[in-house]
Amino acid sequence: MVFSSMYLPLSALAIGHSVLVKAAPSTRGTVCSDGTVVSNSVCCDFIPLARDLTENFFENECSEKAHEVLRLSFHDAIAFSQSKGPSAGGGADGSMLIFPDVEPNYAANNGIMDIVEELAPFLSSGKYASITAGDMIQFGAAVAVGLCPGAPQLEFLAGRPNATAPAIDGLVPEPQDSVDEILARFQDAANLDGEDIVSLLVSHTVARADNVDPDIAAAPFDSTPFTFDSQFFLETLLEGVGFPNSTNNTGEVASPLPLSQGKNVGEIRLQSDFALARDPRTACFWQGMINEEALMAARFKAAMAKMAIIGHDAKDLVDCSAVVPKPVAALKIPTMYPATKSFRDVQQACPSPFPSLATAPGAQETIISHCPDNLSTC
Ligand code: HEM
Ligand SMILES: [Ca+2]
Repeated sequence: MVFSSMYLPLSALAIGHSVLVKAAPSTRGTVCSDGTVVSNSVCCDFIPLARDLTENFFENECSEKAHEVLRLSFHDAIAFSQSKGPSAGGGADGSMLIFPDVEPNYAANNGIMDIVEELAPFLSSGKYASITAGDMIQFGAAVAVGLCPGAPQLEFLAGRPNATAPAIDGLVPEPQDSVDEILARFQDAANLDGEDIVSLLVSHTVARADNVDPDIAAAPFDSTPFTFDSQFFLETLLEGVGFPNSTNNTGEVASPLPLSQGKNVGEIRLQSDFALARDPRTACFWQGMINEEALMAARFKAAMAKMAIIGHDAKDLVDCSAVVPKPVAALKIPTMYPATKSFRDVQQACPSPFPSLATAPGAQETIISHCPDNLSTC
C-alpha cells in the first residue's frame, strides 16, 4: 500500500491526541509481542511503526522520503535557543507537524512541506495514538538512515512532549550563512561544536537539493546520494568547475561534477559545505572523515543522539534504541575520486597527510544516477 493514497488534510491532524510516553517505573526486560526485549513497554509501540515506515513509506530504500525525514529531524530539533529561551522554540518537539502552517513557510525550511504533509497521516491515522509528533520525526529519521547502506543503527529515546507552539524564524542555518554564524547557531541550540556539526553533516551524503536552484530538482550533494559513504567529504574538497544549472543562486557555489544528463542532475554544492570543508576550525575533522566510514558512522550516531533530544532532558525520556531496525549492510566500497578526478583537484585545507585514494575508471565526468537502483526509471 502506498501511504500517500491515505493522505488526510492537515486540519485532520489530531493535536494533543497523542498520549505522552511517560518514564513509567521501568519494567526491566519487557518483551514485545515480536520477541524484542525493551527497557520499557512503551517502546513496543514503535515496532509496528518501524515496519510501516520501512515498507510503505520509505519503500525499503534510502529513498527521497528517507532523505527528507532526515532533514526534517534536523529542522525540528535545531529550532531551540539557549539565549532566547524556551519561547523561541521547543527543539525536537514535532512543531513542524503540529503547526504545519507556520514553520514550513520559513525560507530555511523551503521544501519541507512535502514531507510534513506525507508524514502527518501517520499521526492522524490513529494507528500510532501513543506516539508524539517529535518522537515520530526522530524515530522516522532513525528508520530512514538505516535504509542507507553504511549507516549506523541510531539511538532512539522516546517521550518528547508535543509542541505547544511553533518555533520562531531564524533558527535553522542556511547555506549562505558564514562559518561563524553556523558555529554560533549550533552552539546556541545545544552547545554543539565544530566536530558535532561536521558529524551531523554526514547526512549530506544521502541528500539532494530541490530548492537551492529552483529550476532543478534532486540535485545531489555527492555522487552517491543513496549510499551512506564518505564520498561527500572528498567531493566537497575538489575544485569547483561549474554549476548543474544557473550560476547565481543564493547559497550555491561551483561543484566538481556539474554535468547533467536528462533526469540525472549534476552535483550541486552548498556554500556552507564548501566553507566548513576549508575553514581552519573544521577542515581537519572534515578531511579525517574521508575513507573512514566506521569513524564517520560512529561520529554521526553520537552527534545525532545529541541533536535528537534538543529541548529535552535525556533523563525524562525512555531508551527505546532496541526497537530501531538493524541498518542494511555497508557496501564496503573504498572512497574513490570520481572518474577523471585525482589529488590534483583537491583543495586541501588541513595540513595532515591526505588519504591515498584510487580514481574510478572512465574517461568522462561522472553522471550521477537519479534512481536509487541505477535503473533508468524511478
Ligand atoms: C550548516 C548546516 C546545514 C545547512 C546550511 C544545510 C542546508 C541544506 C540545504 C540548503 C539543503 C537542500 C534543501 C533543498 O533545496 O531541497 C539540504 C538538504 C538536506 N540536509 Fe542539510 N543543511 C545543514 C545541516 C544538516 C543536518 C545537520 C542534517 C541532518 C542531520 C541535514 C540533512 C539534510 C538532508 C538529509 C538533506 C536532503 C533532503 C532531500 O534530499 O530531500 N542537513 N541541507
Ligand atoms: Ca553518498
